Amino acid sequence: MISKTQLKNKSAASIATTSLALFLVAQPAQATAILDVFEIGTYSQIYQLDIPSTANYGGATPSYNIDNSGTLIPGGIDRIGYYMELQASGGDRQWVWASMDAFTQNLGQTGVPVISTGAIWQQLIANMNVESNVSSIVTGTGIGTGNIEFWHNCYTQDNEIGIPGADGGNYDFGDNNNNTASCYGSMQLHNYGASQTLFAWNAWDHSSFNDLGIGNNSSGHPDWTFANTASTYSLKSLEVWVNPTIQNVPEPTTLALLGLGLAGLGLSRKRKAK
Ligand SMILES: [Ca+2]
Ligand SMILES: [Ca+2]
Ligand SMILES: [Ca+2]
Repeated sequence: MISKTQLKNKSAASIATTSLALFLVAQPAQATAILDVFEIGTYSQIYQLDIPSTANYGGATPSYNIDNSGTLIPGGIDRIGYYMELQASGGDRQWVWASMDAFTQNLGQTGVPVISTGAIWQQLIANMNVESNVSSIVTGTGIGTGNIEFWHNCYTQDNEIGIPGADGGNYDFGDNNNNTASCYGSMQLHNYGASQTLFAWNAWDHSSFNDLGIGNNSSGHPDWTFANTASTYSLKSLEVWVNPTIQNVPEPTTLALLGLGLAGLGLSRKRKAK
């Protein structure tokens, strides 16, 4: 005979198998943050995008393969994480993950900052955790010297908000998005304390340039501006994840059943007391 516990385990196993199968079907053939990132366990995925070799979005929304930005997360989020994975034909697969204290609660403003999202993030970020398989990337937890340059604008080299150590004559981790038009575009994450760009994807608002890279660009501008490298990668993926502030919330049905059980107990005790 099969015991209740065995039955429960069996159905749990079959559910797990079904979920995995669905997951594998839904995901493109790539590693994904789930397999690479140690910290990912408590995070929920908001976006996955196969970065195109050429992009000139204007106000258009990128063709995300996964877009959960409409999901309501009760209690909000306390962290946001970005994962970029690149591989050139015949080259090594490179990936980098950086998470930080949430700089917004608007999930729709955590992805590619095309003009229609209203997202422009040019600021320091707090409490950054960095993981990577690229040896030059400075990894660690609680890094206090992160900053982001997420905008749809054209930009210049000068260090507009005074990021420590940035070069006013170079495109790097401190630039100026003074042009309000939707042009060129920057999606860059940096560790200014290490004088390091963690990843950069630029020119997704420009008709001819398409810049993409992990770490500092060793030739030309450190943040890959004008590098025009996107087409050199056969695999190029961007993922956005968030950490819900409230973890392990019981499912509503469990709560309701628990409530009914307690109410029933109270009622029977009252009856006995009479
Ligand atoms: Ca600069
Ligand atoms: Ca920059
Ligand atoms: Ca472009």
